[in-house]
Amino acid sequence: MMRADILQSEIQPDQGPAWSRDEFEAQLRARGRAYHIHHPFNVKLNSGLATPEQIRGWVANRFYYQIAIPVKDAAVLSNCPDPEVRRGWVQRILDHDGFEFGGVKDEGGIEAWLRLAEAVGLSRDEVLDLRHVVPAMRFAVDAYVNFARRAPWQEAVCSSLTELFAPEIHRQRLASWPEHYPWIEPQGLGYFRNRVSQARRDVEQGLAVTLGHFTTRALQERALQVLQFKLDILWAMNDAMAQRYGVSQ
Ligand code: AHQ
Repeated sequence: MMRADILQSEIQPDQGPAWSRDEFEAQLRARGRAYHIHHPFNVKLNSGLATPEQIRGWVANRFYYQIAIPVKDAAVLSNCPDPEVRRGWVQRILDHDGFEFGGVKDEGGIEAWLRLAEAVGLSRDEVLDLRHVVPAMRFAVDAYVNFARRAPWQEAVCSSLTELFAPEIHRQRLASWPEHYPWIEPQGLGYFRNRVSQARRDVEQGLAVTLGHFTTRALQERALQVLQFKLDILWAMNDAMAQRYGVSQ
C-alpha cells in the first residue's frame, strides 16, 4: 500500500535474494547519477558562470543546511543504543560545532562557513539571522532533520551516504572557484578543504553500518529508497535556490 510518508512506506515484500555486500555497495554508488553535483545550479556555480549575487545567495541559504547537520546528527545519536557507533558518530558534531580539548581548539565547520560568507561579501549577521533563506530551502532541510529524529537510526545513517559523492563536489569547488571567482578570498574555501577528508571518514562508518544492517533484499531496497529521499532533499534545496536566484533549469 503506497504511503506519501517516507517514514511509513512499507518495506516491500521480498523481491528475490539479497545482493552481496559488493553488489549492494555498487547499487548505492550508482545513485550518484542523481547527486546534486549534476543540478543546473551547481553546474553553473562550478563552471564559473554564477554571478556574485547567486554565489552569495547559495552561501547564505546553504548555511541553513550546515547548522542543521549537527542537530540531525544529535538526533541519530539520541536514537542509537550502540556506544561503538555513537563514539564514531559524535565526531560529526565536533566537525561542525568545533571543540576545545586539552589545549587543542578547532573552530568547526559552521564557523568556517561564516568565513566563506565573509569571503563572498556577506556580513556574518545577515547569514546568522537567516534572512536570505527561502521557504522551500527550509522545508527541505527540516524534512532531513525530522526524518533523522523519527526514522530507525540505521535509516538515518543510510541517508547520510549522499556523502559517498561529496568529496568530488568539494574537490570541484576547490579546483574551479579560485580560477573563476578570483574576487573570493581563498581562505574562505577552507570549509571545502576540511570536508574532503571528513566526508571520506564519515562514509567509512556510514557504509559499514548500512552494509551490515540492510541484509535482505527488501531491506536493501528500503536503503536505496532512503538514499533517494536524501538525494531528493539536496536536489530540492538547489531547486529552491535556482528559482530564487534565477538559475534556469
Ligand atoms: O557540508 C556537508 C556536510 O557536512 C554533510 C554531512 C552529510 C550528512 O550527514 O548528510 N552530508 C553533507 C553534505 C555537505 N555538503 C554538501 C555540499 O554539496 O557541499 C554535500 C552534503 C551531502 O553530500 O550530503
